[in-house]
Amino acid sequence: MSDVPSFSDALAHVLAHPQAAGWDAAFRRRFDTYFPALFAEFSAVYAGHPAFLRELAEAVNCAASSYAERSAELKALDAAREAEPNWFTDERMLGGVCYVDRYAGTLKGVEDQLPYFEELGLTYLHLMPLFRAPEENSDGGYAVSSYREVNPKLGTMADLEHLAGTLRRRGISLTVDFVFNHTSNEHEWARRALAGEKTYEDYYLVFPDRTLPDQYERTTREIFPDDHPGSFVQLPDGRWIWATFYHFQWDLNYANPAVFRAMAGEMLFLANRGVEILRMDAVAFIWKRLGTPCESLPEAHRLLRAFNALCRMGAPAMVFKSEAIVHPDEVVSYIDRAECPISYNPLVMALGWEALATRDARLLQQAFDRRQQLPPGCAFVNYVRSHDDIGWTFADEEAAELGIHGGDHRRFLNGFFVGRFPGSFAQGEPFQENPRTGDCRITGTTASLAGLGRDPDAGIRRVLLLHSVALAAAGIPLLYLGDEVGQLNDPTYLDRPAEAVDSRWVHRPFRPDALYGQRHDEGTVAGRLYAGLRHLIALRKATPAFGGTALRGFWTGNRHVLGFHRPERGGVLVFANLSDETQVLSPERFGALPSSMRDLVGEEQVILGDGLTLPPLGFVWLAPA
Ligand code: OTU
Repeated sequence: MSDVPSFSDALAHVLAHPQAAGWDAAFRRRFDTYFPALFAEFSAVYAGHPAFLRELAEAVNCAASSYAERSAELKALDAAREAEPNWFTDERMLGGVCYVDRYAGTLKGVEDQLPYFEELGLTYLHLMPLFRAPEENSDGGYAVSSYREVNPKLGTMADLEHLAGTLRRRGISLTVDFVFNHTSNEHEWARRALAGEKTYEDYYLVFPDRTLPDQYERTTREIFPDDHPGSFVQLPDGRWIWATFYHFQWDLNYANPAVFRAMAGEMLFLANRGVEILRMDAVAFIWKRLGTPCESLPEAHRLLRAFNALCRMGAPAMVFKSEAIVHPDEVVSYIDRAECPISYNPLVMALGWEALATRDARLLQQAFDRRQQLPPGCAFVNYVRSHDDIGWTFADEEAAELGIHGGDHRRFLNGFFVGRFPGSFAQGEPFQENPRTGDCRITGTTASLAGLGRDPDAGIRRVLLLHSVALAAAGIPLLYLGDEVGQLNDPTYLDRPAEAVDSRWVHRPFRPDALYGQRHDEGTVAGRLYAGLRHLIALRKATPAFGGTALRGFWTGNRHVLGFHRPERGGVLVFANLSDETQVLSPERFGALPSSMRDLVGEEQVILGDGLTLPPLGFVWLAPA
């Protein structure tokens, strides 16, 4: 690498032409705090690049001018969040996620749902990608054609800003996706790249022939094999372009600092619309290097840290949530105050389902014993399912400690959840089954995967049990809206050609108005489930021990029963029976605990000196009496 500018040269260059408007005392203070980190990451990635100084200075100036344009309300939020940086670990936090069109028609329709969101107690609303996207080939909005325009079917950018403000004033933080690994092939950059404009060709990874693609594909993983094999697709002119996901989603070339600078501009634009939590989509894939899997490379982390440093300067209230649905070691590698303070918790999500299928809580217990400690100021998002497939991302070596063979176990779980295993309760479907590698993931709504359509009683108990874990674990619980009233799979996606090719649409149904209409009637399945969940939500919000991030596993001595402790602020002990039979925990397990405790869920006294009996699929939240 040729000459890397020194820190002082870079600093002098950036300060040479500050944009007076943005550089007030507050910005200057944050610049002084975060520029060293930005410089360190930027120089580690782009050392020797001829545009290094120019792009670095432009990125900083973009943060400055973006901050200058930020509304007074958002600047007040900036100050509040800086004063209370761990705001998202409050026990009152509750997230919900939905598609704008499917749940509410338009952004204005989402505003009409506010009374319901308040009834439920949401403090965080993730609206699935709502930006301009191709009509047909949109991957549910994850193929973005413009980060600065709302999909006209859903409304306008002004509607989004209005909604963000309305939500904020009711204590609900807006979350949107930052789909920054790729754009749609209809994005202006993509069109100009295809038209041969060199500047924009350099925004993507285009190859004249198969030589390099073939070399890369020796070590990359196929993500959507139903769509195309490998990681590349052919352009009309015969060249090849990197497309990790669908053929119409082209990966951005982050080796070009202009791409980083341009995407930082899109990020700050979204921040100023009022976004409070930014879901960083597909973080693992942003950096490629020959001879590697091209996932979770060191530069991917550096780029996230560089984005974060700019965000701290220009939009300090906004916080990143990483979407890394990968090996648990890799998941945590993104979680850091300087990178992504919030992360999905895919391990606990997947192992909750695994434990229900096997009636064996040991893998889940292992995750609670070993993998729930995060760096200070960081938190998991605990969820039961998302809009995506479920992959079995546990660590094979940890499963092996329990005598479980990872590959065999995944085959069993896939078979179980798609109904190919005799006696299975689940009604899911396969996703991206790859006959060549044997890989497969599964899809289905929470209710369908829990078998609620077959056996409502057991289904309700399974759904409540998984949510009890998500609500009691450390971090932010996140509901997939519709799950709280037991919405089943929607097979009609098969009638819509653009969706029929992607079985994830089976679990992305339209808002179930009829079920919501029954939610206060406990004579209905929807009403029973809803009442059960509302009870748990109210308890979580009223119990300080569920705030913060402290958590310790509690080995119950019974392989069917998960145990963990939220030890702070009064403390709560959680036990959940993953089996269909009554389980008893012997009194010796509780030696160090007060003999009499109170089960918050069942609202009754429990004498631990007598041992603890849990009904099939039952759970307790024990607090000091
Ligand atoms: C994400 O998921 C989104 O959540 C998906 O809805 C998108 O289709 C995709 O990116 C492309 O934008 O492979 O099956 O962490 O699990 O990033 C879902 C790795 C996916 C992947 C994840 C990706």
